[in-house]
Amino acid sequence: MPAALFCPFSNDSFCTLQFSIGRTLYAPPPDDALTIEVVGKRWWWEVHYLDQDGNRIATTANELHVPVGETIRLLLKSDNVIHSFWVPNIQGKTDMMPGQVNVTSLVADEPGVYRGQCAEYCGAQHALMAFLFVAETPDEFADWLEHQKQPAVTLETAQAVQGREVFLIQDALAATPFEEPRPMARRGRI
Ligand SMILES: [Cu+2]
Repeated sequence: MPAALFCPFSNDSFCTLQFSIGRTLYAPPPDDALTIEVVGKRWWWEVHYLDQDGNRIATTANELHVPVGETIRLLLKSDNVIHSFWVPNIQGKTDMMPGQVNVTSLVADEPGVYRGQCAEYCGAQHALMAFLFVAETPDEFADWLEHQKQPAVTLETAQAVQGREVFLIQDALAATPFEEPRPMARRGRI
Protein backbone atom coordinates (compact mmCIF):
# COMPACT_ATOMS: atom_id res chain seq x y z
CA MET A 1 0.00 0.00 0.00
CA PRO A 2 1.63 3.29 -1.03
CA ALA A 3 1.46 6.34 1.19
CA ALA A 4 2.46 9.99 0.85
CA LEU A 5 4.41 11.23 3.89
CA PHE A 6 6.61 14.13 4.90
CA CYS A 7 10.11 13.20 3.81
CA PRO A 8 13.00 14.81 5.74
CA PHE A 9 15.58 13.55 3.24
CA SER A 10 14.07 15.21 0.23
CA ASN A 11 13.71 18.76 -0.99
CA ASP A 12 10.16 17.85 -1.87
CA SER A 13 7.45 18.34 0.71
CA PHE A 14 6.24 14.82 0.23
CA CYS A 15 7.72 11.54 -0.73
CA THR A 16 6.04 8.29 -1.62
CA LEU A 17 6.77 5.07 0.21
CA GLN A 18 5.73 1.56 -0.65
CA PHE A 19 5.41 -0.54 2.47
CA SER A 20 4.26 -3.99 1.55
CA ILE A 21 5.71 -5.30 -1.71
CA GLY A 22 8.64 -3.03 -2.50
CA ARG A 23 7.88 -2.56 -6.19
CA THR A 24 8.66 0.52 -8.21
CA LEU A 25 5.77 2.95 -8.08
CA TYR A 26 6.28 4.29 -11.56
CA ALA A 27 8.80 3.29 -14.20
CA PRO A 28 8.66 5.43 -17.34
CA PRO A 29 8.44 3.07 -20.30
CA PRO A 30 11.23 3.20 -22.88
CA ASP A 31 10.47 5.16 -26.03
CA ASP A 32 10.03 1.96 -28.04
CA ALA A 33 7.79 0.28 -25.47
CA LEU A 34 4.74 -1.56 -26.71
CA THR A 35 1.85 0.89 -26.47
CA ILE A 36 -1.69 -0.29 -25.87
CA GLU A 37 -4.67 2.01 -26.00
CA VAL A 38 -7.59 0.94 -23.83
CA VAL A 39 -10.97 2.64 -24.21
CA GLY A 40 -13.62 2.23 -21.55
CA LYS A 41 -16.99 1.69 -23.17
CA ARG A 42 -20.49 1.10 -21.78
CA TRP A 43 -19.94 -1.61 -20.79
CA TRP A 44 -16.93 -3.26 -22.33
CA TRP A 45 -13.29 -2.71 -23.11
CA GLU A 46 -11.92 -1.76 -26.52
CA VAL A 47 -8.21 -2.52 -26.80
CA HIS A 48 -5.98 -1.21 -29.58
CA TYR A 49 -2.38 -2.26 -30.17
CA LEU A 50 -0.29 0.56 -31.63
CA ASP A 51 2.83 0.48 -33.77
CA GLN A 52 5.80 2.80 -33.21
CA ASP A 53 4.06 5.53 -35.22
CA GLY A 54 0.91 5.34 -33.14
CA ASN A 55 -1.14 3.54 -35.77
CA ARG A 56 -3.65 0.93 -34.65
CA ILE A 57 -2.49 -2.47 -35.88
CA ALA A 58 -4.88 -4.76 -34.02
CA THR A 59 -8.04 -4.38 -31.97
CA THR A 60 -9.59 -6.70 -29.43
CA ALA A 61 -12.53 -6.57 -27.04
CA ASN A 62 -12.50 -7.50 -23.36
CA GLU A 63 -9.09 -9.14 -23.68
CA LEU A 64 -5.65 -7.63 -23.21
CA HIS A 65 -2.46 -9.57 -23.96
CA VAL A 66 1.03 -8.50 -22.93
CA PRO A 67 4.50 -10.10 -23.08
CA VAL A 68 5.92 -10.83 -19.63
CA GLY A 69 8.90 -8.87 -18.42
CA GLU A 70 8.36 -5.89 -20.71
CA THR A 71 7.26 -2.44 -19.66
CA ILE A 72 4.01 -1.65 -21.41
CA ARG A 73 2.73 1.86 -21.98
CA LEU A 74 -1.02 2.17 -21.50
CA LEU A 75 -3.10 5.01 -22.91
CA LEU A 76 -6.36 4.99 -21.00
CA LYS A 77 -9.42 6.71 -22.44
CA SER A 78 -13.20 6.84 -22.27
CA ASP A 79 -15.71 8.08 -24.79
CA ASN A 80 -18.60 8.20 -22.34
CA VAL A 81 -18.38 8.27 -18.53
CA ILE A 82 -15.56 7.73 -16.03
CA HIS A 83 -14.27 4.16 -15.79
CA SER A 84 -11.25 2.80 -13.96
CA PHE A 85 -8.73 0.30 -15.30
CA TRP A 86 -7.81 -2.30 -12.69
CA VAL A 87 -5.99 -5.62 -12.77
CA PRO A 88 -5.61 -6.31 -9.05
CA ASN A 89 -2.77 -8.83 -9.39
CA ILE A 90 -0.78 -6.59 -11.71
CA GLN A 91 -1.39 -2.93 -11.01
CA GLY A 92 -3.38 -0.38 -9.07
CA LYS A 93 -6.39 1.44 -10.41
CA THR A 94 -6.14 4.21 -12.96
CA ASP A 95 -9.16 6.23 -13.94
CA MET A 96 -10.27 6.55 -17.54
CA MET A 97 -11.59 10.06 -18.03
CA PRO A 98 -13.72 11.27 -20.91
CA GLY A 99 -11.90 14.01 -22.79
CA GLN A 100 -8.36 13.14 -21.75
CA VAL A 101 -5.71 10.42 -21.97
CA ASN A 102 -4.28 8.99 -18.76
CA VAL A 103 -0.88 7.46 -19.39
CA THR A 104 0.51 4.74 -17.19
CA SER A 105 2.76 1.71 -17.47
CA LEU A 106 2.87 -1.81 -16.15
CA VAL A 107 4.99 -4.95 -16.19
CA ALA A 108 3.65 -8.47 -15.82
CA ASP A 109 6.26 -10.53 -14.02
CA GLU A 110 4.68 -13.97 -14.36
CA PRO A 111 2.74 -15.62 -17.19
CA GLY A 112 -0.88 -16.18 -16.41
CA VAL A 113 -4.45 -15.14 -17.00
CA TYR A 114 -5.64 -12.46 -14.62
CA ARG A 115 -9.02 -10.83 -14.17
CA GLY A 116 -9.41 -7.14 -14.85
CA GLN A 117 -12.38 -5.16 -13.67
CA CYS A 118 -13.75 -1.66 -14.01
CA ALA A 119 -13.24 -0.07 -10.60
CA GLU A 120 -15.43 3.00 -11.04
CA TYR A 121 -19.19 2.69 -10.96
CA CYS A 122 -20.27 3.53 -14.49
CA GLY A 123 -23.90 2.51 -14.73
CA ALA A 124 -26.23 -0.44 -14.71
CA GLN A 125 -23.83 -2.98 -16.22
CA HIS A 126 -20.73 -1.87 -14.30
CA ALA A 127 -20.36 -5.17 -12.46
CA LEU A 128 -20.18 -7.02 -15.78
CA MET A 129 -17.41 -4.77 -17.12
CA ALA A 130 -14.60 -7.26 -16.74
CA PHE A 131 -11.79 -8.37 -19.01
CA LEU A 132 -9.05 -10.97 -19.30
CA PHE A 133 -5.47 -9.87 -18.84
CA VAL A 134 -3.23 -12.49 -20.46
CA ALA A 135 0.50 -12.36 -19.71
CA GLU A 136 2.49 -14.68 -21.96
CA THR A 137 6.01 -15.25 -23.20
CA PRO A 138 7.28 -12.79 -25.82
CA ASP A 139 7.11 -15.52 -28.51
CA GLU A 140 3.54 -16.44 -27.62
CA PHE A 141 2.59 -12.79 -27.58
CA ALA A 142 4.17 -12.17 -31.00
CA ASP A 143 2.25 -15.10 -32.48
CA TRP A 144 -0.98 -13.93 -30.91
CA LEU A 145 -0.55 -10.35 -32.14
CA GLU A 146 0.24 -11.54 -35.65
CA HIS A 147 -2.97 -13.54 -35.64
CA GLN A 148 -4.96 -10.55 -34.39
CA LYS A 149 -3.78 -8.48 -37.34
CA GLN A 150 -5.77 -10.71 -39.68
CA PRO A 151 -9.09 -9.34 -41.00
CA ALA A 152 -12.17 -10.06 -38.93
CA VAL A 153 -14.24 -13.06 -39.94
CA THR A 154 -17.01 -12.52 -42.46
CA LEU A 155 -20.46 -12.63 -40.90
CA GLU A 156 -22.37 -15.40 -42.62
CA THR A 157 -25.90 -15.17 -41.27
CA ALA A 158 -28.50 -12.43 -41.30
CA GLN A 159 -28.82 -12.80 -37.56
CA ALA A 160 -25.11 -12.16 -37.08
CA VAL A 161 -25.24 -9.09 -39.32
CA GLN A 162 -28.24 -7.77 -37.42
CA GLY A 163 -26.45 -8.41 -34.14
CA ARG A 164 -23.48 -6.37 -35.28
CA GLU A 165 -25.76 -3.50 -36.30
CA VAL A 166 -27.52 -3.52 -32.95
CA PHE A 167 -24.19 -3.53 -31.16
CA LEU A 168 -22.83 -0.62 -33.20
CA ILE A 169 -25.99 1.44 -32.70
CA GLN A 170 -25.96 0.82 -28.95
CA ASP A 171 -22.29 1.69 -28.75
CA ALA A 172 -22.79 4.94 -30.64
CA LEU A 173 -25.70 5.88 -28.37
CA ALA A 174 -23.58 5.20 -25.28
CA ALA A 175 -20.74 7.43 -26.44
CA THR A 176 -20.65 11.11 -25.60
CA PRO A 177 -18.84 13.57 -27.86
CA PHE A 178 -15.86 15.29 -26.25
CA GLU A 179 -13.02 17.47 -27.36
CA GLU A 180 -9.95 15.75 -28.74
CA PRO A 181 -8.31 13.87 -25.83
CA ARG A 182 -5.10 15.39 -24.57
CA PRO A 183 -2.19 13.85 -22.63
CA MET A 184 -2.81 14.38 -18.96
CA ALA A 185 -1.97 12.51 -15.82
CA ARG A 186 0.54 9.77 -15.09
CA ARG A 187 -0.03 7.09 -12.54
CA GLY A 188 2.38 4.50 -11.29
CA ARG A 189 2.22 0.78 -11.05
CA ILE A 190 1.66 -0.55 -7.57
CU1 LIG B 1 -17.50 0.57 -14.37
